[in-house]
Amino acid sequence: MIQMPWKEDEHPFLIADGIARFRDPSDAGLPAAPSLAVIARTLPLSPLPVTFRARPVFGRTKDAMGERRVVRMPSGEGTSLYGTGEVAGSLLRNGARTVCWNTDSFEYSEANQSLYQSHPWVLAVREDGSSFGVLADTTCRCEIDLSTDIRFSVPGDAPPFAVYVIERDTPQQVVAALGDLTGTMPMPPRWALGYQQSRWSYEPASRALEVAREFRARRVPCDVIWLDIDYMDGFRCFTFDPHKFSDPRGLNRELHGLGFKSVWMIDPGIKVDPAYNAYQQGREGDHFLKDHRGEEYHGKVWPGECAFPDFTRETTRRWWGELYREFLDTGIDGVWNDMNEPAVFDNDEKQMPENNVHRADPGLGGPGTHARYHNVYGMLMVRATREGIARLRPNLRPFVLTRSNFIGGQRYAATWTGDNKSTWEHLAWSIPMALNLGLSGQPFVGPDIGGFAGEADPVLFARWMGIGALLPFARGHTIKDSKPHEPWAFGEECENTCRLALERRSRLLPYLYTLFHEASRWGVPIVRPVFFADPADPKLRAVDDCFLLGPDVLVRCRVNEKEPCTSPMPGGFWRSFDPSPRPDGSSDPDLPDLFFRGGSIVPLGPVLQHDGERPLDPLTLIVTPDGRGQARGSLYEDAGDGHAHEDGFFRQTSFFAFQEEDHITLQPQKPFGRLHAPEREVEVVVLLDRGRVVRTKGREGRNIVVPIRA
Ligand code: NBV
Repeated sequence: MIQMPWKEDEHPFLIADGIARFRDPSDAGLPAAPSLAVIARTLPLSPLPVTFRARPVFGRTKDAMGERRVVRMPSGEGTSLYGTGEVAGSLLRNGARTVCWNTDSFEYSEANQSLYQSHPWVLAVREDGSSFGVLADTTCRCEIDLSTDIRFSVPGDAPPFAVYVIERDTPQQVVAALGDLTGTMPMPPRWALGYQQSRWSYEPASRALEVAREFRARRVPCDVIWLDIDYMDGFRCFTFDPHKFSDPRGLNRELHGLGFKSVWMIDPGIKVDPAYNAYQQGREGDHFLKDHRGEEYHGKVWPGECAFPDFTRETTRRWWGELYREFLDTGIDGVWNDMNEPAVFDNDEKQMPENNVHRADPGLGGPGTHARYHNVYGMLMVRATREGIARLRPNLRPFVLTRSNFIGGQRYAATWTGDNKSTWEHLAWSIPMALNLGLSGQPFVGPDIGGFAGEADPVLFARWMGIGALLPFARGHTIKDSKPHEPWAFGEECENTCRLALERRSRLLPYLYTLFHEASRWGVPIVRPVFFADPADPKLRAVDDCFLLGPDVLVRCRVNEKEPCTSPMPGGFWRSFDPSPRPDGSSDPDLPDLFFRGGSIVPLGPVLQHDGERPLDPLTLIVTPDGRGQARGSLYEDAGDGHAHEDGFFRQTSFFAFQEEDHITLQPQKPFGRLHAPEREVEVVVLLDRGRVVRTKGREGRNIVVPIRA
């Protein structure tokens, strides 16, 4: 039985042990709006009782912003606060104020309290390392104030909402429980884990091809070329400029021939042009948002006056999904949805009127103002995009990137951290931004490598590539008219660093793919704050310039031009190893230092220029024995695309290594899954004390004995 320190009649509703839903007692008679974040109304109960140490207190207040609904959750002395979604600045959020209101925040800084996405969610880690999380289940403009305790507030006329509290032993478990509640990222196609090259814009088509060829000629690994808005005919979505992109099918064919995939941009604003098919269809089908008078709402974006699909309606989402049919027929592999906060250019805030009207389906809460649905516009757009692509290509995994999103939106799209700047400060923020998004349920995230606005220099670019290549979404991108930002654009030294950075990513892909699988299955982030290694260690709570890639690889970065990284290391032991050294065997000083956890086995692959260059042979296993001479690890593999893995066509291999006297034996366990084991060479690399590294080769599936006598 659950033990609760408050009276049973106060309406906490138990979703699962350690997860409860609370309602404002004064709203008891009112129906809560359906949730757009939470997909699990109940979860399996475990037999373990959980004690909730605190409960949210609901109330109302009047302040400078007028009358407000407020929920306060005591956080307790010494508690560290994280999450709150996409926020610039430090990892630790104590004292911060964030306003969940999706905003086009070009060149943002720490002063911007609203960026492109909304996650009304706080992860709290108590002094003793135990943890809880609080989710305010509202789509309305919501302030998260962490100056004392945890305080959520919304306008007084916003509909009543529920608050979910998760109480677990560790922050890892709290984030996994958030995944249970709000859903997890579906497995992306494997190519989307590769490095991706973008700019606003590669134009005409021949320029995109030139860049692709350059990657191959210079042997810099890359999987994807991105096409920004200038491929369109007058910024009309789903069209191609008749001169610059007269043959998109041919372009995609050539890119595919070189081993590249292509991702093309689609915005929500549909040009008001009676001669334009998407506009005609949208108008005839009555798919566009209305203004407060019930007229089709128009706002200015790139193409001029635009109408905006009302994605709160299933029929509109279906129509939108169908628009991708001919578009995808040209061989496009993935879709990038931009400007979907939604941004309009009619005012400084780049917002449409809050009294615009959404004719939302009853399942989403029924008709309501834009004030209520603004924060989920981007999420519902990528839902429509993803579901449309999935219907059109049932045998492939969709890849969608979104700028705007809402908590739970990891179910539909990957994301990037918007229009950052080519500065050291923004490079430093790339790490905590990716970490806090991961702690808020979105694992598939990365920054524009090199910075979007402004121009990088060789050192900044090299460092950014070194770090960005180890974040889940790795894409270089830059603003219109900036100087070239490809890996070779900053001279030979920088190019060499970039090549090594991307070779590193390529080598780490088997491990990274295993982590993506864990994230999609269990909701745990791919990149994790260093305090995950020891949540009770107070020294690790504010480490901003290091991160964990999964549980086993620690990445220490230099985010200042000159100074070294001085952040504390987590306990246990960690052995330094570089899987992509320079030809003379030394490590590139502009790349982060990698450390492997004592007790782990990390699977690596060979350097591939792109995902199509398989098979993955040899497989390298980096074995770091713990104090008892033991190590464990696992590797997840599947076809890399399609859905056969859901029917058991995957292979999950566990490895165990143990030391006996002067040798270490690597013992593969019987793999799970229906995918056949390949006949592959295995290289075992054992990391020993005093920097000693011992290597031996063997065959997969057999015991491999590594002599380790000094
Ligand atoms: O489509 C152009 C850009 C795009 O390159 C960028 O990544 C987006 O965040 N887009 C914003 C619109 C214009 C921004 C100034």
